[in-house]
Amino acid sequence: MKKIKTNFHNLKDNICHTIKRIKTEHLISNYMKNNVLFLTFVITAVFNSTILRFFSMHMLENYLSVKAILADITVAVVIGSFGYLFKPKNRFTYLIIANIFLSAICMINSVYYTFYTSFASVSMLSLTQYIGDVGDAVVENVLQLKDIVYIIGPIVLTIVHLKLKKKNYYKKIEIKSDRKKRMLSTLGAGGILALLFLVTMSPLDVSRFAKQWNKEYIVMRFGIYIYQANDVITTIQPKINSMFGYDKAKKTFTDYFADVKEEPEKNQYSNIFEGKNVLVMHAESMQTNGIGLKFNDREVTPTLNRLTKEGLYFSNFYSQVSVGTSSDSELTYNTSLMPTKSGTAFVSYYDRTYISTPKLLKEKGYYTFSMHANNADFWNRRTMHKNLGYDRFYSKQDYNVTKENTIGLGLSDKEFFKQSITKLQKINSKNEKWYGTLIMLTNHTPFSDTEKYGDFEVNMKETITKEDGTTEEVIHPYMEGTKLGNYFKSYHYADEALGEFIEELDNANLLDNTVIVLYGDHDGRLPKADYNRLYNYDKETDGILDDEDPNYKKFDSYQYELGRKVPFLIWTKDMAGTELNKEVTNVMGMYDVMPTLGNMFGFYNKYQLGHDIFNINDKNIVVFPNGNWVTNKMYYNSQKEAYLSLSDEPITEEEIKENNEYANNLLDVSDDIIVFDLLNEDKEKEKE
Ligand code: GP9
Ligand code: MN
Repeated sequence: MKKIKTNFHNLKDNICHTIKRIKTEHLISNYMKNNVLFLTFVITAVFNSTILRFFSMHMLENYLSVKAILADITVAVVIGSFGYLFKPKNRFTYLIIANIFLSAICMINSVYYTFYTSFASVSMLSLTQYIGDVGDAVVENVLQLKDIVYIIGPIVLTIVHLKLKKKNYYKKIEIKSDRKKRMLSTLGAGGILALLFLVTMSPLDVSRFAKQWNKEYIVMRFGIYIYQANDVITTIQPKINSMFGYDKAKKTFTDYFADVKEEPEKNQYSNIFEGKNVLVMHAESMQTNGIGLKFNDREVTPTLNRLTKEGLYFSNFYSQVSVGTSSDSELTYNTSLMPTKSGTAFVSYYDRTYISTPKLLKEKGYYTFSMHANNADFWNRRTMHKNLGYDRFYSKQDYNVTKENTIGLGLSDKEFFKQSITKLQKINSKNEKWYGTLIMLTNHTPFSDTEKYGDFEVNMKETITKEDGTTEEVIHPYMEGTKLGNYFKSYHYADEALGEFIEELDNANLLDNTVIVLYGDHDGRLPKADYNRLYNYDKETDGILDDEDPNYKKFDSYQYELGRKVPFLIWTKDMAGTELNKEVTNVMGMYDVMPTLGNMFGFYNKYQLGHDIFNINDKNIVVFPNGNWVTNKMYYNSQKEAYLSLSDEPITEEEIKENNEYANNLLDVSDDIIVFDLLNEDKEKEKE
């Protein structure tokens, strides 16, 4: 006890002593005097990065983001610390080179942002068409003051250096040869700053940083320097991945497709839609469980309810996304390949060869396009849509986006559809047949813009008859205030937008020769506890029913995972009541869409991993990127090595083993195709 007390006293004395020293010996001002050049370097680097955020992201919380400033200081301190390894007279040369380099990063990004409302990526350097675009951008933009302001950094540093030189400063501070020590202590300070920065990071920051798709977000939280460094690493990584293991990959690939026929198997749906226009609706976060659901007798999704009743509806359909969410679903939908095991195909493997639906339809004379009123660089779509074979990508810059018509992430779906109609009319008048994908946006997590979704209550209203015969309406909160409740409000909005859009398409005579294909891109990533409330609400207690209660419905992790189903439907104006108007309940995955549509529209990709659902029927298996899989009979969780039976049929160990092998093999082949660019015939010929 005595020892602790003495230690405490010692510590107190030490702190007091240090504070006294700082006061009496003017430690801070001395430090500043002895490190003028280094400090100028740090300040100018941070200033430039802040100015870049100021000119590009406007909002105060973006450009004065504490996290970004802390990150920039850390980077500048770490880079600047190596300057101490040089003799004082050479230190300036090192720091000015570093400063010019950092200023150049800011300048390039400033120019790039003006044109693409996004930040630059070194990966673009390998795309020749991009160099052209950016080259033009630089030339046209060169006179803008906001792009050249960054030379302030090197100018200020040079002025400070010249002044110091004049005062003979470098000779004065060359007191001791403690260069290594000074470098290490400064680097140490950089390390402490880095730790401080890491502590402030949220899980969302970490995940967005890893995915690198929302570049604005990363620059806002990590600053431009860390963004660019991360960008270099994500660009190089896939190149390294593809350097080793080519021969093995090629063999797996050849074996896998050895027995696949050159021609597709025919069935009653072959070529039924040949030559028709196609409008693909990428329905953001729409899940199957909203369909048919009602609150106080009001349907959440009246439009989808109608389309599923009138069209060809696949009610047991799964999206197969990994960390690439929206972009993964686009990839799998268009190519029948699975998302990559590391990184995302759209961001890391944008330069591989893909056999895709738009490409195959182009060969049949279609004009192909995509529309998404968001930043074109989100998920690297600007590049990937071109690579997937879309002739034209209409993005944010083609739409009139204002504060008033924005909901959540960007332009509201209603406005997006309204503005798309005129574009569609033009396309329709100029092209004999067309294939277009419209990517919706409003129904996106966190579903918090509730006041803009319109009036849709998710409470529970009850009319109670009192003893005296009069009635009273009682309102139970039910799903109000929950994330799932807000999701249904948002879903209702998106569904309404879809309904209005279909009406407008009809008014514009755009439905007469058009097939509408709709898929939910992935689930809404909603809390399991909210589903428990949805299915097991106890209005008496405003809580959850007891699990002993006869009305209690079990909702465990299996139900949650299987509940992530999304709708897939094919609809035409005149389909209701025909043979095509039916519900398909066999399990189906996003990778089965290309083969199924291919048969209907008359195109075929030999290297598709899914199946035409009308050939494989009840024998289908849907493999998920994490190795889980589902059939009509069972859902298998490969992490837990456990399954849930989905039918009365017996399950054998043998079939689990076979399906596991099938799933792993399929995931390997898919990854090999993308990483080693195995569908690139030119490259393959070179290798032979
Ligand atoms: C981004 C939008 C949403 O433009 O498509 O992407 P997500 O977060 O769903 O992957
Ligand atoms: Mn999405």
